[in-house]
Amino acid sequence: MRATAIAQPNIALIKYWGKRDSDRNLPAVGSLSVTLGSIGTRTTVEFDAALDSDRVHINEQEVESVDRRVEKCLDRFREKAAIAHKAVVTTANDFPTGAGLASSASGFAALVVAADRALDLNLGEDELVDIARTGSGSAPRSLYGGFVLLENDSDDGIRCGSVLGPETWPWSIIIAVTSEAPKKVSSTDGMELSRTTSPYFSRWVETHDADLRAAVASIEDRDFEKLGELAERNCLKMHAVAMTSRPPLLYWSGATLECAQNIRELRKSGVPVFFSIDAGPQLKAFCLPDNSEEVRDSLESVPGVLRVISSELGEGARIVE
Ligand code: 2P0
Repeated sequence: MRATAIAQPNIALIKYWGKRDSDRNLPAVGSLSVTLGSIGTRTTVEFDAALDSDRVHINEQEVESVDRRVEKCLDRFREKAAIAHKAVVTTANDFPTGAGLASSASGFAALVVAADRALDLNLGEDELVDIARTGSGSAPRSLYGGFVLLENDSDDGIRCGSVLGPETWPWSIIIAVTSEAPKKVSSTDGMELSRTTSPYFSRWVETHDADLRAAVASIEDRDFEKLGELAERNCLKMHAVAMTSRPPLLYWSGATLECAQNIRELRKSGVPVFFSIDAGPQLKAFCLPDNSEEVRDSLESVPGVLRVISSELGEGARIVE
């Protein structure tokens, strides 16, 4: 009753920010992401009848109180398998945890894939998507590789799947790490604050679908420039909503903004590149493989950048043991 899975973080080009139902963790808007290839989460799940509670170890440390969302996901699997066994979850990230690098996405994606195999359930993709989503709204996207679309469906749920595999249109993603510290306001809390207090939240939701459709069309057309324009603007729209929440959410550091200006200058000089920023101070730059060294060198030279992580596009979550 034990299995190990690897899942990789994803970065949204068109962002998820806000929930339409926070109890059920249903997103207010769809999203479009790329799955990374070079950094990941490795998670082992072992169900054991001798345990009296679920236990979680993150990066070699046992957590004092198990996250309710992890228990909820495990409960869904116990229900399906009709067992009461508690589980030990052992998970490790090879990148900063909780610092705007989508550790909850890869964490929950690896958890559901491992739990499914540990209990030999072989659940369908739709069920795995649904269970992953109850853990973290961005987690279903890490179940898939390449370019991934997550949408609300007409059945009051979500659907998720790959739009284009990682090999079809190779990209490079360069992450400028400006802080290794966990963020002060979680995405979950930030989204709820924005939904209830930002005067721009309703416009964000109203205008979102047009961004999503246009971005999917640009992927189909392999139009890097158009997609970059849409993604960068959508990211800044998300941060405008966050910044106009009460109290304001400012996820950027000074170095984040320096990196953004650096990428804009680079683009002005003729390099096809764009950026995105999530609920943390790291900046993510996207370019085609031919330009990755130049983009990397440029971000490395920005004061305040601690280190740079380069990645290609990656695969969806998978069993390794
Ligand atoms: C995204 N983020 O689309 C956006 C951009 C953060 C900024 O998806 O509350 O940690 O667990 O469903 O999955 C972060 O969302 O939030 C996220 P919950 P989650 O990548």
